[in-house]
Amino acid sequence: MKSAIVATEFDVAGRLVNVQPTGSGNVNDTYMAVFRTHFSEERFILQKINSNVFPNPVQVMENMRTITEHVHRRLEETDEDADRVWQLPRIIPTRNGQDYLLDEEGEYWRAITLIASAKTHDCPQSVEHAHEAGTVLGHFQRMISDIPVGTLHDTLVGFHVTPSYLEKYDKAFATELGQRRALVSTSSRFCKRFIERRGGWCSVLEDARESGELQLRPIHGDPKISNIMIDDFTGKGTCIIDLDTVKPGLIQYDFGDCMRSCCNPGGEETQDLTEIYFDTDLCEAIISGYMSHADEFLTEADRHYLFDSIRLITFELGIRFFTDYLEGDVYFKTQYDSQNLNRARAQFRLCESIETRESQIRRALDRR
Ligand code: GN1
Ligand code: MG
Repeated sequence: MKSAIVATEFDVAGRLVNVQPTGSGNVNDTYMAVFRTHFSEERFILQKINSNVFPNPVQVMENMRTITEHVHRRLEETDEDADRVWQLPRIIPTRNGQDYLLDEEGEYWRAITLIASAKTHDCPQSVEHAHEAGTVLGHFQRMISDIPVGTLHDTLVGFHVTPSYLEKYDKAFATELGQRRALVSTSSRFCKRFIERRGGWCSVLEDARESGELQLRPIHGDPKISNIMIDDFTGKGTCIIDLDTVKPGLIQYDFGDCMRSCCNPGGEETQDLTEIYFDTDLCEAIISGYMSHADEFLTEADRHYLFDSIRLITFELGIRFFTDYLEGDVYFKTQYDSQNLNRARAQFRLCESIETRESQIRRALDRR
């Protein structure tokens, strides 16, 4: 169904004047809608949830409701002492009071408020930016740390469980298309070898979870740099967006994902591999921001796995991109043919750089 028709189903005053695509997400379709009354204008974010990725969009919305209500309540309680205005989008209901709209084609849509006067970036802009990204993640994890984990649905079973991505890779590789794509180019053969050499180590976090050393907690699930908003006026982080993947998980998944995306000056999409490396100055800045909030809830065991999580989530995203390439680009959105292969290569290059800098990164983590 057309985004313009859907937009008018949500409870916003005035007349629709524009809807256009926005953001750089790889999964959902995101639009900005503009409504005008005779005296003002309201902008909001309209999204079609990708039901190929999220099998149960209703549960995604229930998690989003739980999280946003909880965080808004906590933010109000601590408002006076905060060193900045913390924000989090609110769900805009439909005119019938529902949290989502199910269209005639069976697609789920939702509307959320726009965090105005703030921006996201696809790559780190400065050491200060990295510090703010770490601060925002630590703050968000702290705000949700007292939600009983059992009240959140597991909306994406196996999300960030690296051994399950490895199994999926093996299956994709065994198909005719997978075989052809995996062996066709130097890049794909590099990716294949890269995965084979590290496969044995990839259960490091899941082993710790199974042994009880690490526990499931509420997590964001996707705290990459382009989901962290920086206030235009103060330059400080104000908000983390994209709450689809908030669910039970290991906080290491979040930490690793934030690190891999914020410490890579080249970003996820560059085809110039020389731009990609793990920047340890940015890493130190993130750690200092993150720890200013996370010190409160991290256990000794949590700390023990922080380095592994950086290396692992980078490796894992490489496997996920490469598997999608082998499957014929069915999960992540692409704009050109071998985009998922290039994305995989970029993450593996970053993973190598993380491995080379292991002792420096561990020292930075130990200093806290
Ligand atoms: C996807 O859709 P988006 O861009 O927020 C993916 C993340 C990846 C990210 C890499 C549900 O996030 O796990 O880290 O791409 N989300 C899902 O850019 O798979
Ligand atoms: Mg996301």
